[in-house]
Amino acid sequence: MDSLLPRERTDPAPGAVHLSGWLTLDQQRELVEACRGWAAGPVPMRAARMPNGSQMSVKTVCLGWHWQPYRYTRTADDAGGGQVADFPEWLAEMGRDAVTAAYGAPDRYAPDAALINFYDDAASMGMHQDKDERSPAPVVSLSIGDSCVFRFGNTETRNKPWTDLELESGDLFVFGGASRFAYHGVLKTHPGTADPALGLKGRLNITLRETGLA
Ligand code: MD3
Ligand code: FE
Repeated sequence: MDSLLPRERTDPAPGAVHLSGWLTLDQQRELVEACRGWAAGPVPMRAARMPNGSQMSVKTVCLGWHWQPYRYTRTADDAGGGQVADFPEWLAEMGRDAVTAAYGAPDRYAPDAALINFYDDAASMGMHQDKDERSPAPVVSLSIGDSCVFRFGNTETRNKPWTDLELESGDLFVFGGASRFAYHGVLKTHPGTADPALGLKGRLNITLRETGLA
C-alpha cells in the first residue's frame, strides 16, 4: 500500500499549511528518479557559494531559473555556465494540486522555478527568507527521504519566536499569505530514517516558486 498513515493537516501559522504524507511512496520514487536526472545536467548539482565566500552544505540544482545567492538567472553562471533545464508542465501541475490541497483552487498559480536541495547526513540550512522572487505567490515544498527538523520563524527577525517541526518523507508544506516571507531553516536531518524502498540516502527537498521574472 502506498500510504499507511492518514494524511494530516496542520496550519502552524497564518498562510502556512503542512500536509503530512501528501505524496504516495510511488510519487516519491518517481521524484527521486527525476531529481537524479536533473542532478546529472545540463547544470550539475552544486553547493552554492555565499557572498562571504563560504559554501552551503546543501547541494542544489534548479529548473526554469537558476538560483544563486541572491538572484535568478537563465544560465548557471556559478555552476559551469550551462542553460538551466526546463520547468516541466507535470511539475507545475503538481504545484497547482499542492496549492489547491492547502487553500482551495487558486485563480492562477504558475510556478516557473524549482530548487532541488539535497542534504547529506551533515547538511543543514541556516535561517533565511526567500525574497529573491518578485511574485507574492506561495512557495510549495516537497520533502523526500530522511526526515529533518525544520525551524519556522517569523517575518520580522531571524530570531525567536519560532516553531520546530519534523518534516518527513512525502510531506507537503505550502507557505503563502502572511507566511510567505517568514524566516525558516533546516537544523538537521535524521540520517537513516528514509524508507529503504526509496533508494535514497539523505534528504531531498523540492521547492516550487513563481519568480515574477520574464
Ligand atoms: C517558508 N529549503 O530552498 S523547505 C529553500 O528543506 C529552503 O530544503 C528548505 O528553505 C529545505 O529556500 C526548507 C521549506 C520552505 C521553503 C520555502 C519557504 C519554507 C519556506 C518560503 C517562505 C517561507
Ligand atoms: Fe528557503
